[in-house]
Amino acid sequence: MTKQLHENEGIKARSRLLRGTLAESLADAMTGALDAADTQISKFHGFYQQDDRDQRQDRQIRRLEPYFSFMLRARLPGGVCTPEQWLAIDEVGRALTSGTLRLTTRQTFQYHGILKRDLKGVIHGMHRVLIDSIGGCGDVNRNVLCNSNPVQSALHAEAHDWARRISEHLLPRTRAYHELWLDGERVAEEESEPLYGATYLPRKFKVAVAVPPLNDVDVYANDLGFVAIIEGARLVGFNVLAGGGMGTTHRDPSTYPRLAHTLGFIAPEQTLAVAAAVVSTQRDFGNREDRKLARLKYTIEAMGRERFRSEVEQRAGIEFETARPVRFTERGDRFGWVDGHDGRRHLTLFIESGRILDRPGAAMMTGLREIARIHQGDFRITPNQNLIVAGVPPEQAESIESLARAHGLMADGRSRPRLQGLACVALPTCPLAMAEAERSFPEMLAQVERLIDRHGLDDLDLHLRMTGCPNGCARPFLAEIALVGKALGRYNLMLGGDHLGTRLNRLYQENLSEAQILEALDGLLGRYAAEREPGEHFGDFVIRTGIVRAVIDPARDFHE
Ligand code: SRM
Ligand code: SF4
Repeated sequence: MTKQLHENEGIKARSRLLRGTLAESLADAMTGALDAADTQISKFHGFYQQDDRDQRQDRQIRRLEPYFSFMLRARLPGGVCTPEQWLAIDEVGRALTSGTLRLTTRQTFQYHGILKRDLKGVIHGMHRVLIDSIGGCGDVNRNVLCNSNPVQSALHAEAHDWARRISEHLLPRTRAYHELWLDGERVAEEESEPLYGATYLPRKFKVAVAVPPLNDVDVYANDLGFVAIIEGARLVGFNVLAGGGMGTTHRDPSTYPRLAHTLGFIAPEQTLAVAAAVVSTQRDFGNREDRKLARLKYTIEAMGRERFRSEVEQRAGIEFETARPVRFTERGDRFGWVDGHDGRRHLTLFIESGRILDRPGAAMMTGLREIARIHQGDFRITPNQNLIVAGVPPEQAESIESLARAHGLMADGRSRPRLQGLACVALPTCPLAMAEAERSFPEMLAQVERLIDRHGLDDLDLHLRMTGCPNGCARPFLAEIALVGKALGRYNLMLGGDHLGTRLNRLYQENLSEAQILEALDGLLGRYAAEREPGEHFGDFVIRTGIVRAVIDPARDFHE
């Protein structure tokens, strides 16, 4: 029996390389929405149609169409932007969006609440400073992550350059974006997509470049990972990893998170060929019938690791060498000032859940604008939703710090779990959210901090993450403790990820209310305080003591 392709495959095929009927949809002033098929195509241009879920019911009662608006996600490889770009991002955000900026877990920013009529203005505003949103979303390569810590600047610059080159190499070639948004001329000659083909990939695709010993990018959560191998102070190549991903569906064992596994070592000059070979293998072998099972992790499980590896070797015209030893010793961001090798200084600011806005007593958006006005280096969005003011000459450090301090941007005085915590956007904008995350995370953390205090664990260095559903946008399955939304006010409590993002966690207790979560954590933290071994992290403790079993082979045992 021939299987039926997913309807999105037809939409992509008919879209004339991502044009669809977007021009007509945008011109239709009768609705705030796009034509249904165009809502799929728009993602490749970086934006999602959403509606404010807080207003849904009320508008339904009043027989109004949902309050449609758009989320736009920029492409910003490695999260780097200049102060001039920051000022433009800020200006567009205040003029044409909900007025907040959201730093994401993939080192870029999102605008929310853009009305259809303002989309073009937003894209123009970003284009003015050479930022685009091509492939921000959609079935193509997404924003490429890169270690954002500029301590070893020379090496970081090289790694960042690779992230930028990979991003460029894997960009769609269609002129549709320029034509639709930037009033580019219609392309007369035949266009083609040499890498992607007319139906692009079966699903989204994600790449990260990691520079050990810091795994701030959570490299194992990516479809494709490049782990920099450094000898002396030189980048000699990369260990290539493939098949990582987080998304799963509650109680559906055919879906699971997976850690990327190692294919082998390559020389730097083989990087782009390998990236394209992995993408084209996924293009040709990925599942185009069931989007739930279409990520590279499932393609690899279906093909088998050996076959996948030799397919990539053949396509790239290379042979993987034996992977070099790699050791990660840290994850998360280094807050406060660090000194770079060139005498410049770098200040990591704390942006809770990546949300930048002017709050009473913490006018963060204003503060960052003021910093951008005087800053001579660049900004780096971290993969943990924070922001680094990078490359500050020592004589300017004091004025930058006092601006940061005056606008509630400094990390000091916060607990490690809060600084390292991640929460996804969830309600009210995310259509897939089953529960709150960003909005209830600060209070949940406050409760957890009380428990930490109660058990005398003020040195607790913990990775705690919360998401509104099991899609995994805050990479919850790599946390030592994760709360994964099931329904409003209800979460699955996951335990047993390690401190460095190299082990998945698993379900401990299901469908808990907030009070039940705190009760469970109270008991667990109490045991940890009494029984932990010296230097033992919480995630390792729950595995050693058998509170949960380690996930060994998620395709078979994640849901057990
Ligand atoms: Fe995500 C879908 C937000 C990082 C896995 N993600 C969504 C959407 C677009 C909902 C939708 O499809 O309509 C969310 C928009 C919410 C909103 O209102 O803004 C959304 N994802 C986010 C962000 C903003 C979370 C954040 O708090 O920072 C992150 C934006 C990243 C970026 O800049 O590109 C974000 N999403 C991730 C990550 C983490 C990562 O990539 O490191 C993951 C897990 C890794 C992975 O891909 O496996 C992730 N998002 C998903 C999935 C599940 C994919 C799957 O394989 O099953 C979905 C749902 C889907 O694709 O169908 C999803
Ligand atoms: Fe939305 Fe779920 Fe992603 Fe959170 S994890 S942003 S609720 S899709």
